[in-house]
Amino acid sequence: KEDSVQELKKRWKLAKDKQKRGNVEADKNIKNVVDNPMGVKHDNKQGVAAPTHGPEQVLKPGILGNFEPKNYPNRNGPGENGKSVHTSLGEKAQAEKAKKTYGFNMVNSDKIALNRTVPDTRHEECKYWHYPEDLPTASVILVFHNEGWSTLLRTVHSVINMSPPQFLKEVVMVDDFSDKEHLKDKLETYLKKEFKGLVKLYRNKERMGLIGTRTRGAELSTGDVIIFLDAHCECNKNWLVPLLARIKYDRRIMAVPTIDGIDWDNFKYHPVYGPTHHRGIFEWGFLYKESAVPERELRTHQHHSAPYKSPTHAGGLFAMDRKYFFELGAYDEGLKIWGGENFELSFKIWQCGGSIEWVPCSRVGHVYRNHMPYGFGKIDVKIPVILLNYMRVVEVWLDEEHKEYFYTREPSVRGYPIGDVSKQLKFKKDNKCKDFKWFMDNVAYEVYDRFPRLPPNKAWGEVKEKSGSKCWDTMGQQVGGGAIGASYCHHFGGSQLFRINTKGQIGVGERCIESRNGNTLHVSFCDVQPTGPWEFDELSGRIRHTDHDKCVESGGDGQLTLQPCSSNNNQQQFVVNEVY
Ligand code: UD2
Ligand code: MN
Repeated sequence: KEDSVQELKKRWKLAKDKQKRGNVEADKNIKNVVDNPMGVKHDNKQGVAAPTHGPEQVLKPGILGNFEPKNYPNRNGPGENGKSVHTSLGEKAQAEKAKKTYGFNMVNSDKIALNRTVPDTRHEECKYWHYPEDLPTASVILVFHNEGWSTLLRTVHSVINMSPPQFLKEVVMVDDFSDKEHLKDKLETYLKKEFKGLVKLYRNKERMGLIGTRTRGAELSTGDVIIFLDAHCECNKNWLVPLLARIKYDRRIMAVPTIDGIDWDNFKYHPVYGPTHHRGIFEWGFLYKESAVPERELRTHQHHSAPYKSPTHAGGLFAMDRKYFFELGAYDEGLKIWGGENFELSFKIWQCGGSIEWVPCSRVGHVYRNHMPYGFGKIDVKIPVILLNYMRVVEVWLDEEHKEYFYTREPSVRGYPIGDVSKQLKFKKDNKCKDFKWFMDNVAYEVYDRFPRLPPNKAWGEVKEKSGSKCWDTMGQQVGGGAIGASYCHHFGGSQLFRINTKGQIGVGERCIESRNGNTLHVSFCDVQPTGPWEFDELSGRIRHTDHDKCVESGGDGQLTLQPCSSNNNQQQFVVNEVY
């Protein structure tokens, strides 16, 4: 890829020399430099940038590839250039408290300027793209619930500093019923004083959750394009223009920036990936995953930094034509608070004629929380809200075969009432949206390589020794960790919900159970060939490891070990379904 940068540079130099000699005539070679991978339609036939844009113009402040923020002083304060900051011994207690309340170390965040600089993490090529100057305008929408002051305000400052003013119509902030003092009058006063009318603040009268609040934000927006960001982000160099350029080219593209990481503790800004591009996929329980972009997609691009197609997106950060968002029916109103909305929108876009592109030349940092600090409010649902959301998405957008994989992976929610989805189904029908198989075959084709079709469950539920009262539990162990065991039955599923499938795998969540040492049981990655060593005999209750020819036995203190198979009581494991 270095070569292609060198090549570009060489050609620009050629153009520059020609200009110096007074020869500004179009050069065929130069025309081909930017072979329109941004898909931008220009006046000249080839659909490429006019060759008269020499390197001077490209590298000067301006929107042609390299917008330079005005309000971006060179400073040496804490956290400048995305560096980390640290907590002193005396601040430890306060930092701990902040971490609990916000999932971030606000003590550290508060030390960093609200308009700190971050390192330019873009690929070198990004400086050489040409973008059209007549782009649509954007409303940046920030929904927030009980966010910390400096992380929230740094987001607003960075959006405004890093965006060419002619394209940033407004920042729309929607407060999702926060109860923190600093988000009341103080916030209003600050926004008015600092940003005049550019930032608009609206408040929900009740907790709507992030999904409903985003739709409300979109309704309140007036720009051509809506851009959602989480309320703890920092925009990088020229983040906005590459997104708008894709939507100008095709209004049915959802344009997604590359999301860099900002550490929740020390606030270091770091590029998320090396040279390999990744894109958004999922496993069958709909945990969001990212995976290297397959060759089949990569080979459709001539330039490494060109936007590429992605099956889905993380949820938080993306740009869309505002009207298109509503033509698609916005988010399903039945989705509650948090989770699954990224899949709903992704499937809907792809299956109904649009597409999702990740734009490597647009980068935005996001602070990943230490933990989710807020509750979901009062909701009358007996299964986890996130699963209910997934079910609505699954029931509307998946076909029978793929629905089954979801219910195999999450057997306890099968049949739970999901409310009315007739509006969504009607939309799908009226718009002649393609089926999920089409999506899998043409868009999300790598999912099967990572997460194969799931064989049916032979049994699932809590696993309990016949004579005992303890349930199998992963005990918080992860892949590569210590032994799992049995403990007090909590009936919440999760770490105690096991599945034994017809191919000999024992699954728990997205993981499997293995015993390579022939002694203890451990959490492991599932074999991509859906096969496993386990055999469950429902009559005797024995769970046998066929490679070691041993059975699982419960010990006194909740240990689970493999022992020679016998008719011992503590080798009789019963699988109990816990239906909500
Ligand atoms: C990820 C997404 C997030 C969303 C979520 C699934 C990224 C970087 N983040 O979780 O945007 O798609 O997955 O739904 O892709 N908020 C409210 N009301 C609430 C809860 C949250 O307004 O009831 C706000 C919150 O202040 C924040 C945004 O919604 O600005 C996202 O919430 P988060 O940061 O807790 O979600 P995250 O990043 O864990
Ligand atoms: Mn977030």
